[in-house]
Amino acid sequence: MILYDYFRSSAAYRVRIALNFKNVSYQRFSVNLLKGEQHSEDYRKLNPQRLVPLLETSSGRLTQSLAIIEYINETYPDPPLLSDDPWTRAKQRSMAHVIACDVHPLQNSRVLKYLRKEKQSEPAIKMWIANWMRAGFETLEQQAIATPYLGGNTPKLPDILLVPQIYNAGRFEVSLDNFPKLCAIAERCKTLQPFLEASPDYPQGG
Ligand SMILES: N[C@@H](CCC(=O)N[C@@H](CS)C(=O)NCC(=O)O)C(=O)O
Repeated sequence: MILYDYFRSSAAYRVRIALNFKNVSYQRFSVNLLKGEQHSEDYRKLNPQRLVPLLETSSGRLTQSLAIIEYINETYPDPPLLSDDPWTRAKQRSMAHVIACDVHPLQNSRVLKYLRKEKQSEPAIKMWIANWMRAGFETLEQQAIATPYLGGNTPKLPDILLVPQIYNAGRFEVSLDNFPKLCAIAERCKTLQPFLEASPDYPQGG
């Protein structure tokens, strides 16, 4: 499989974690978002949405990180990234969607680029990012009832979403002081190989 990726893309970071959990070997093809390579003619042919990640599989090309992760989870069942129990599984997806649907899209690079084009100041943009990130983290901090991970006994889909988002908080200098449970969970995850090797800071991760 080939993962079209950018090392600092948090949506791609999620997919790398999932692939690592399943011990699936894959090649990374870097699409440099800073250089605008997502807009190149070649990449547009692969993904008309002009975003990473994109996973090239034997069945074809797949976009959208959550769809990709669920596909990986179903094709490589071990270890499971979602619970067997429908209710617990729905709760895990619900937590993942807080980040994937309600936080990340508001601070993705094309949104920030648009705000800059509309002459918003850097401090105003920073406040915008922090506001939506905090809103998501406040929700998840309350929902973090299972231990030791968001998903329960073992890391599951919401943990895979949490760690890259916490990484983004660091990049954008968003204070995590009010989210001790989330920080503890993320720290725990980061010691595990699938998270460690997927990190943008991991050697050859860039
Ligand atoms: N909902 C998409 C979001 C993908 C996304 O926003 N990717 C960002 C990087 S994290 C991107 O490619 N940005 C390029 C741009 O904004 O031009 C997913 O989960 O895959």
